[in-house]
Amino acid sequence: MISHGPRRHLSIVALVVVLAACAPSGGGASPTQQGPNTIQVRMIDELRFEPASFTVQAGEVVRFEVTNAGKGVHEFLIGEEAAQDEFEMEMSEGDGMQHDSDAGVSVEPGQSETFDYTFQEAGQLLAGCHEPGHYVGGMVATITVEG
Ligand SMILES: [Cu+2]
Repeated sequence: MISHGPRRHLSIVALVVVLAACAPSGGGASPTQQGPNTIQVRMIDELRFEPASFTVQAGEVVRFEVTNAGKGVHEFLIGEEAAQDEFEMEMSEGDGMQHDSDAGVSVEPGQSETFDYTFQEAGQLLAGCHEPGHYVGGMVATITVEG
């Protein structure tokens, strides 16, 4: 009886140590420092992206998780203003949906698409939707690339 006391204490201490050791690494509940920086973007039929602006680092690979919360198709195409004008032109020439997929994604209603984009240099970029009337309607997000 005298010897049981200390042994029981010892096993409780051991159990606590095991639980504590498991907590931080278990279940993937800590996405920090795992893989590329992920930015979640929502598209809505009010011709907006949420958020409408974000900041990234030059040289950084960013994973975009783009969700279309609307009832129509939306796009998320990254490029400077001149590139956006080109996307817009392609669209009006009837080459819809034929954009270079490196620039982004086209997302069906209710769907999500994920893509990685590497921001090479500091500056200001845009992400636009080029479904007819959307870009001019204000469906454009601002991306600030910090050097
Ligand atoms: Cu759109």
